[in-house]
Amino acid sequence: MTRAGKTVFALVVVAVLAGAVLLWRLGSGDGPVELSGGTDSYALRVRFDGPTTVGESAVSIEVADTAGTPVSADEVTVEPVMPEMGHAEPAVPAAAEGVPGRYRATGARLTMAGTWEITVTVRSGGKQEAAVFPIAVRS
Ligand SMILES: [Cu+2]
Repeated sequence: MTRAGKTVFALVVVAVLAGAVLLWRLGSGDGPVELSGGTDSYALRVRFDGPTTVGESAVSIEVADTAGTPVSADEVTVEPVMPEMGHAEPAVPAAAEGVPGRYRATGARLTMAGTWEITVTVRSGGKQEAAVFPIAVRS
């Protein structure tokens, strides 16, 4: 193998490894998928009950302010979008769980395998902010 060939080979190996790590990070494991992220005002934790597979999913959401204090929002919604293919499912409202900052949405539809983006929107005090959580969905 030439020197240039070796370099290309090394780059391909790195790219494949990076892809594998990304898929793993996207939550393609067998257990519940848990992701955290945030908006300007909120820290969000999103937890799927189990592995993200095609079908209806139940999602638990924790909403806190940037200091970590739970936030009781006016409305929290979950909207699955598949940007690669330009389609989305209707946003599902998350019900308050009776504990400050805890919400749960059932019936979010993941209609096919692939990479989805779950948009979590928090509406509170007249403002609306959203964060996007990428997930890998298996058939
Ligand atoms: Cu699709």
